[in-house]
Amino acid sequence: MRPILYLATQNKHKVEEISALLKDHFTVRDLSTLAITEEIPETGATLEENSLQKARYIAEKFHVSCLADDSGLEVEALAGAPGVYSARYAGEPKNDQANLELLVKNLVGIAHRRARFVTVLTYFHAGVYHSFEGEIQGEIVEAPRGNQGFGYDPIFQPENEDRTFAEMTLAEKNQIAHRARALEKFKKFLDEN
Ligand code: ITT
Repeated sequence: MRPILYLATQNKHKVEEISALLKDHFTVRDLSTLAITEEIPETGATLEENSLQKARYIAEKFHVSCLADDSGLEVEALAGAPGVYSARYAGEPKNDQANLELLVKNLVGIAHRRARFVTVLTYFHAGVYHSFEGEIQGEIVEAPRGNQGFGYDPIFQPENEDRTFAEMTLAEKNQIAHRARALEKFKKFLDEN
């Protein structure tokens, strides 16, 4: 029987992407089976800190093994913004559409559009944690395209592709994306340990 792994995320799209890639290793559970109504605290200054904070919170509160994901989009022309603040780029409350629109607006007239997505996963198990990072380079397109995926997917076109993430199926995105790359490292770690 596969061990149970809880995903310390309140984002159902992350649950979908991660579950698809971990199904051979774990019985993956989202937070719906745990008694949690509050937002998981996320007050760190880096993706690493936030990822660990989320994993630790769920692992210690419910005594379970869990995996957390903190991700960000770093745009070179904006000195790495929105970065660790990607979820709240347009302010509170979190709003994916408003974030995306603000980013498009802030890049109007800017020719240099290189950006990268980064994910830091933290696996918290038996009081010990391990972190894994994945990234993908690409560019921010001028106008959103596609309606799959979530968040900034409609404006992020990975390098060597002519489609945005939102124009790809989940399986296609999961072959190349930041989160999938971090998950590859996690799976390698599991296989070696
Ligand atoms: P949890 O903290 O509950 O995991 P969240 O959506 O708040 O969920 P983050 O704190 O990692 O996630 O915030 C990352 C932001 O970047 C958020 O606005 C996401 O919509 C966006 N994002 C993360 N991964 C993405 C991806 O693969 N494609 C597009 N946007 C993504």
